[in-house]
Parts: sequence; structure tokens; C-alpha cells
Amino acid sequence: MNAIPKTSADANAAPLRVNGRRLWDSLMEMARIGATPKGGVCRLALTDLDKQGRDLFVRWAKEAGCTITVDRMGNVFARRAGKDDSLTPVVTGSHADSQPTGGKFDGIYGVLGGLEVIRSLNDHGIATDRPVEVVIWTNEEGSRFAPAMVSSGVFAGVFTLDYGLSRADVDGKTMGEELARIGYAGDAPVGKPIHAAFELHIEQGPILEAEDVTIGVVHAAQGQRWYEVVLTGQESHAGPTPMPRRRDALLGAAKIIQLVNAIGHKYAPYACATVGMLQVHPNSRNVIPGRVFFTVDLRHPEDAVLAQMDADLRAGIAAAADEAKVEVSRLEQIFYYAPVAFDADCVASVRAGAQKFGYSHRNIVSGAGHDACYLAQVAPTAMVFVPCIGGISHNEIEDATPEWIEAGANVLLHAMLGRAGR
Ligand code: HGY
Ligand code: MN
Ligand code: MN
Repeated sequence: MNAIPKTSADANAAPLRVNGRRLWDSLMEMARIGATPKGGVCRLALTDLDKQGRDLFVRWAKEAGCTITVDRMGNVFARRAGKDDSLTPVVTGSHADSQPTGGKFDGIYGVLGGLEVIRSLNDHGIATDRPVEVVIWTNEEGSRFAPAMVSSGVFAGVFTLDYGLSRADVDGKTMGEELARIGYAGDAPVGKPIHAAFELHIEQGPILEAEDVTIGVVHAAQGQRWYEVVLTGQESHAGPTPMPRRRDALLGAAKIIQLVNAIGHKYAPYACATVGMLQVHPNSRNVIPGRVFFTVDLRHPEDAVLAQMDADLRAGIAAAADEAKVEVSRLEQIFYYAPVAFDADCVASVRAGAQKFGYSHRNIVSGAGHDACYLAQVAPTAMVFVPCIGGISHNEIEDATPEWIEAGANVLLHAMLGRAGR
């Protein structure tokens, strides 16, 4: 007897969707934790507010039937069992920590978008072959504890566990101490086999919105180099010290800030170069600064160009210090990873998800770093981007539309289902 033909209705059945309203409401409820006056959030890694955000996610994940595992870097894994729980999981997730003047979507959208996938699978009674896991990766931002993405980096074997736990903030508090203090110093080993990984994130740049494209099919991410620099001159009185006799560390830093900006423009259109932190000692209005600490962040999608930017920076710093008659008492590269190419099959799953819904979509390279950049070293990985308003992120006004938020989660749902099987 012939198999019952799929009716055209079956074949063209509307694709499974997430509950966009529920996802939006979860994001807005989470944004109340660490809410800032201009509508953003401040949930620095491993602070009490980060703990509150983690606790809320854990509660919701348990309500959705997940089991929770926390590893020694505080990475939180919410697991939905598969029909064959011995199979390696399909993983999604992102970070819950924010910048000091962060937004409501950076990172947490990927965490709650993953939770919405699980909630939607539950709504539709879908059992997947493989387990599905949603992860909060600890300290992705690298703001309170440098460098960025340190816990997904330990998971991928890029950093040792000791290195990760020993990262300290400006007050000398280590990640290990702070994990214990907030009750997220788990005992699970850091690192395990993953079948495939996807990360959902806002673009944090202007391209998708400017082109009126809903989905970014992220096939690559640019590489980064982070540096810490200390210039040492000589404190002296701002009044009686003649200009030619000065050894002004802040003058040296000013020259280097110009240099960093020039390097960014020299390797246009893709290079990015930023001085984000600057500390002046003694920071008194009538004392010539004797010491300055600052950071440099260089990025490019091609490793060879990133290396050239590094060489330009080192040569330029030496010249600028000479001109200002100050010493370079520290120039340390504290973070580097090469540009990332995501897995072609996973990228195809994201593109197929966008096509299933008829969403406009385009290939895009991630300008920002993400935990997916390290996961890509240990598992087939890709990312899904949606636009953000004005391309603004790492800013309290960061915003997105409910339609974009829902669309990204729909694509994530189908990309994950394609890998988890059912
Ligand atoms: O710096 C980055 O790209 C990420 O936001 N940590
Ligand atoms: Mn992020
Ligand atoms: Mn960020």
C-alpha cells in the first residue's frame, strides 16, 4: 500500500514558531535586574546583580523542566533531555554579564532566546533525539575581569582553569573568590563534547538595520588583540616646571591615543582600534602626571593585517614615549585570538532557518567577540544576528524591535532542531 502522501498542507505547514511575546517579556523582566537610569543594565560579572540574573534564569529553566549543572568556571548549563540522552548535546547560549553601561539585549538575548527554544519545544511536545542545552558563559565581557570570553576560553582549552579562576578585578578580587561568594563555584569539570553550538546575538553594529535585513548569517568573526600599557614620566609642579623640562606621562598617552586611532584608519575599512580605559596618576589638576595606565583594543578580520597593526602599535608607542621623554614601563598583550571561520554546515542551518520563514538575510562577519568564537575551536558552531537600533550597543540606549527578537529566536529554533533531530 502506498504511504499516505504528505498533503500539500503538511508539506507547506507553517514552520514551528517561538512565542515572541513571552521572550520579549522575559527580556524585559531580566532587564529590571541592574536597571540603569537611561534604560540599560549594569550587571558586571560575578556581582550580586549578576547572581540575581543567574538565579532568575535557573528558576525559569527549572520551571521549563531543565536540569542544571554548574562547572568550575561558573558556566551554567540548563539541559533538556533528549530521547537518547547518551548523545552529545546541541548547545546554545551566551552571557548574562554586562558592560557598566550595558544594554538590555547584549548577551542575555542569546541566553533567553535559547530558553525560549526550550519553552517552545515543550509547548509543542517535541522530543529531540539529542539533549538540548542553554548555557550562561561566565564573564564574556572582560570588563570587570580581563580578558573577555575567559570561561568559554577555559571550556575550549585556550586558557587553563587556574588562569581563569585567578583573573582579578581592580580591587584584587579573583573570579574564583567571587564565584564562591555568589554561590556559582560549580564542581563540574570545564569542557565536554558538544555536537553543535549556536549563539543568538544582536549585531551590535549598523549593517543589518541600514540594509533593512532581519537575519545576519554569521560566517566569521574578526580577531582581536588587547594590550595594557603603563607610561612612566615624573610628577612635578604644574606651575614652576618649565615646559622643556617636563616628563609628562599623559602627553605620551595622548600621542599614543592619536596613534591607535590612526592605525584604525590606516587599515580601513575593516580595522578597529580603541583606547577604552585610561588611569592618570596622581590625577591632580596641578601635578604633571607621572604615570598613566591605559588599554588598547585592536581588531581585524584578517590575521596578517592584525599582526601588522600590532607591529605599527609597538613601533609607534616607542616613538611617542621618546617624544614625550617618558618610559614605556609596561606594554603587555593580554589577549589575542585569530579571526574565526564558523562551521559551514552550521552556517547553512542558520541560513535555512531564515529562508524557512522568508526572513531577509545576509552573510555577515561579527565585529564583536562572542563565546561562540571559542566554542568554534571545539565544536561545529555558528551564530545568528538580528539588527539593533542605530547599531548601538555597549550603551544603555541599546534597543531592538520585538519583531527582530522573535525572528532571531525562530531561526535559532530551526537551526538547533536541524541538529538535535526528532
Ligand atoms: O569585546 C567584545 O567584542 C565583546 O563584547 N566582549
Ligand atoms: Mn555580547
Ligand atoms: Mn558585549
